[in-house]
Amino acid sequence: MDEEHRTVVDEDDEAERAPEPLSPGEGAIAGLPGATYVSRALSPAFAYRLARNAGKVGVKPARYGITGKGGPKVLPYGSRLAYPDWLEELVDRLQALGAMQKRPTQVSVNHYVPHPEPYRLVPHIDSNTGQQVVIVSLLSYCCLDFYRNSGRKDLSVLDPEDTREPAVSLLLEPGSALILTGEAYREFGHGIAPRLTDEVSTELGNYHLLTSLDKSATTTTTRSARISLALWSPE
Ligand SMILES: O=C(O)CCC(=O)C(=O)O
Repeated sequence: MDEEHRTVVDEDDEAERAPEPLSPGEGAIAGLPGATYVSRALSPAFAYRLARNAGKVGVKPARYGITGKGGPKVLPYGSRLAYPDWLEELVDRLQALGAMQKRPTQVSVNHYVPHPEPYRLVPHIDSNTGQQVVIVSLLSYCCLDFYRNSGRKDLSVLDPEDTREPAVSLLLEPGSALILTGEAYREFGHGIAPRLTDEVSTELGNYHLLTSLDKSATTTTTRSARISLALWSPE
């Protein structure tokens, strides 16, 4: 193989490489026990293919009351809808990473568009859907805020008018995976506040784990159209 050809093939291999398994404690977040953030969970080439496939699925407004005005359109895969091949490939990669032990029993594809108004997600707790969730982010930066459960355990959707400050905020990068287990999954509601930009500062719970930004030069990120996949599985 000539040198030029070898370089192209090596770069392709690198882009498609399956992720290295997580080491114990890697990606942990102070103040959010059971959460793990993986900045580069997906290679850029894989994230690009995933966004193309996930972008083609026919989504519709969610029926679950979690999205409110300006919320994402959601396609739930699960008992009634078979997983497509491209989703199987994502699950294989997340399992290779160590993000989930068991295969998901439900997957949602969420499409967020910042027009005509900033997108949002009403804070909610997912506890009835599985024992853990992996949230894969594609295409845009976006902050996900975490609120301590008010103690009303039966309430899966927190009051959207609640003006409480989040306990922890995480900036989710395109190509990242956020794994929520244990307390982070069961005791905290998570949601997206309606705004067009997010601040990049040491106040973010995962500031130390961000790798895609020049943190010395970036003070805000702007939200564009975003796709997220939420994969719920038994722990
Ligand atoms: O889009 C996100 O980052 C969160 C998605 C989520 O919480 C959900 O699908 O229940």
